[in-house]
Amino acid sequence: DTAVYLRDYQPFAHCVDQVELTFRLAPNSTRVSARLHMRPNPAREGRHDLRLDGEGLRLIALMLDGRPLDATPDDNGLTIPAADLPGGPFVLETEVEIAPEANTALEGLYMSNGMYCTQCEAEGFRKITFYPDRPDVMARFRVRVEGDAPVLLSNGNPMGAGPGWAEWDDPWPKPAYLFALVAGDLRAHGDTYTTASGRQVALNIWVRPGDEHRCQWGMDSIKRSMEWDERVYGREYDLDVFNIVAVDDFNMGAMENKGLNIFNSKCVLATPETMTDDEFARIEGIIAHEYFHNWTGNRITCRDWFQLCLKEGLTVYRDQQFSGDLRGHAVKRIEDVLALRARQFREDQGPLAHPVRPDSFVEINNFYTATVYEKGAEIIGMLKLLVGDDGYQRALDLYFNRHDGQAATIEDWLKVFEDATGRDLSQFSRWYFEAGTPRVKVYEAWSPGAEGGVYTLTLAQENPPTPDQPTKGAKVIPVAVGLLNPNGDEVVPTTVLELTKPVESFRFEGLATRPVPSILRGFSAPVVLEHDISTETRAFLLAHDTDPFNRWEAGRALSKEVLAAMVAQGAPVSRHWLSGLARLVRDESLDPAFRALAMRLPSEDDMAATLADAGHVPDPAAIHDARGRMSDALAAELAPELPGLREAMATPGPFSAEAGPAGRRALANACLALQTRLDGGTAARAAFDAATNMTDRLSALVSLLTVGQGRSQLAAFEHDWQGDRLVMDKWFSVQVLHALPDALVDTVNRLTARPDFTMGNPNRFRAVMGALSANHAGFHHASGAAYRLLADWLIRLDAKNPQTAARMSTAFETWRRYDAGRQERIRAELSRIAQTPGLSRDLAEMVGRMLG
Ligand code: HT7
Ligand code: ZN
Repeated sequence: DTAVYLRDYQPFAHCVDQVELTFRLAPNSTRVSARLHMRPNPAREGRHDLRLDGEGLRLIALMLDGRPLDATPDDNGLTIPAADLPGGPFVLETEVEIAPEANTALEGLYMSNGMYCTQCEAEGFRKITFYPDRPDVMARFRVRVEGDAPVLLSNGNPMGAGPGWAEWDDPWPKPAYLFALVAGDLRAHGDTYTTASGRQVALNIWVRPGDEHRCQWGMDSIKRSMEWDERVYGREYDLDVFNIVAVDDFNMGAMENKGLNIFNSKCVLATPETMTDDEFARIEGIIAHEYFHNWTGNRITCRDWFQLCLKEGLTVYRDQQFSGDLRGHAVKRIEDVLALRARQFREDQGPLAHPVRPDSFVEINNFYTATVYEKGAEIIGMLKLLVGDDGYQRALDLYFNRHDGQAATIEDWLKVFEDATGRDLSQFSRWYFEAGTPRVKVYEAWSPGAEGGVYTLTLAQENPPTPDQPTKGAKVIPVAVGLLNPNGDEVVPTTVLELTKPVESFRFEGLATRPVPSILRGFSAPVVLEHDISTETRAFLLAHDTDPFNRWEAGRALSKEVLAAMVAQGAPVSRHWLSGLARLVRDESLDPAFRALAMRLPSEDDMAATLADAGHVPDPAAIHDARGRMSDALAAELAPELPGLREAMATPGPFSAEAGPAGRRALANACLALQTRLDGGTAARAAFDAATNMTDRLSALVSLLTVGQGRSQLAAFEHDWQGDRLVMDKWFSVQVLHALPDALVDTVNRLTARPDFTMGNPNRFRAVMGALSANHAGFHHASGAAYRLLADWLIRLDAKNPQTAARMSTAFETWRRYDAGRQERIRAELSRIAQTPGLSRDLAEMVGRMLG
């Protein structure tokens, strides 16, 4: 058994007080010297061997207290027997050699476009030097970097620099996963920020020469994040400099290394010509997320990797609050719930389901999941609802006071809430320890009376089995409810009901008429709500609900019902749905961004999940066709208004990526997509030519591709942007995403044969292979050809970059939804991957879990 178990946790037997690192950089032979000032950990009695992690390191020298020591590393590290260690403090010195240029896994120290950079979370530091690579070992780091690059960066404050060298000191003890080093020919976009207590902080975004003009939005986002964290959480920045570096080859979005955040260039560089509105918003959110980690993750870190949600769930929750404050809470909540359902519900309802705090893993990189991040954030939202805004603030203040400088656990986190609010959270804690999406069934009863009627809402919860967790207890589920009268007036404002038992009833008295309930307002808990209501009632809520989330949700549920009936029974497009949605789209009192979201039909994957959930076997081709017919019908319904609406949504003047203008563009482009279904592409071609920003240009292109056109626009796009990796990723992606199901495999083969397709760059790989699996009807083509193609590429990528290959294998996680033929084909591909000689631990764990 190669798994690691939470129950086996023990504190490390030694403490590291200070680390001194020297790097002599060379692409194929970088020398890393480390001096570790250590002592026995008083929390562990007796004398213990010293075990240091280390992978792929060539040991050159080893000294203890200045004397050479003889020890031979194994594949995973180095052990120094207790007998060789003094009973008190000691200094251990190592020198190793590594080859950053040969590092294609992008973990540890590697090279990207001639630039050195690091990625140490979760267990990458062990590829740099021998060290106790675990988050509960926190030490001060002093780093000297020597190399011929003009810019040499590391964590903390700069201590001096000269030609070919620089020194950095980080005064805050940190775990090794927050270590970072960057060296290369970089240019800074600089600014300053003065904190609430008057500390002057130098801000820099470091980029490749030529990218300096793409940093303004990122810089504004840093300053907004700093100001927000001071104002809302009372958290100030704590170093003299805050550096961000943009790197092209990066496994994920960004990394919160202390004082030196490293970003995938896709997640920080933006100009109106190169990035869409959604990307601008995403960049702002990711910059905030990484910045917020400075307190929730860095100052207070995780005791072990099982506690990952301690920093990730909280930091996602904080970035969602931030974006809601800046861009509007209603739209932000809808977007977050869309993402939660698309990724986390999908995960929680399949073979990869795991608790937000898992209790075992084989490869920790496989647990940076939607469950840990997004469900982890939902749990915090529920906690806040249960204890109230004041209780939340008291708990967070206590958390920062009590645990600053520590490596904490979920138990510590819950204890803080208990101590600050007096609430017993033992039942609530099941949200952390039990996997699966609870289902809540709703029953209504109404009894009229002379002094007002009584309305009774009965809620019944069910917690379905998940891998390794066949039975579970009832959860504490906050269900926010409001009641409307038949005129659409709110007669009971939002009230949070606490469902704690398997079945519970809640009474509302003194009502003049039978109310219409609006349940789970704001999506107050990450559950599946089962409420049998008529199409008329849904249409009523779509027209009248005073809770914007539930208003959108009513439309969404209606769309799914209509689409399901079209797919399963060949029903025609419902008039109710058409007129209800059209009314909302026309309603000028509503935020354009909200109207645009309401126009977005459920995705094909979402429909497949919905049908499977209702006991049907989803037919991907039928879903694709029905969804197309639904769009056609909406286009026909709104036809006379589309040009006028687009015009009304124009955003004259200089480009702004703020929520207001972005929402107007979203609505205008949603209208353009419909118009394109009616006019043979005339409007979209004109819009493509007239576009002055990437949002409008890409929307026009996608509108054309969706109806099987856009060849010449694709060529023009390529001509304009062929030298730009980030923009060309979009060009690759849209062609795959919008290929007709029969043409998908050929499209991918054509694109991967191009010289500018490379597996070495995760963004480019994801642009094509991520789109391959996101093209639902094409990926699930009955031939199974797309399954085979993806499996081939995952096997190839795994040999170079296991982490990204493993993440992308989740394309297969829904395989049990489909018919026997498709299941058999996917199972065959998963087995083929599993049997590949030399398969990584990362991908082996994922396919093993998917096969069950
Ligand atoms: N804490 C980071 C998670 C992470 C990561 C980032 C980049 C490359 C590899 C990585 N492995 C884990 C990012 C975050 O949640 O903020
Ligand atoms: Zn994070």
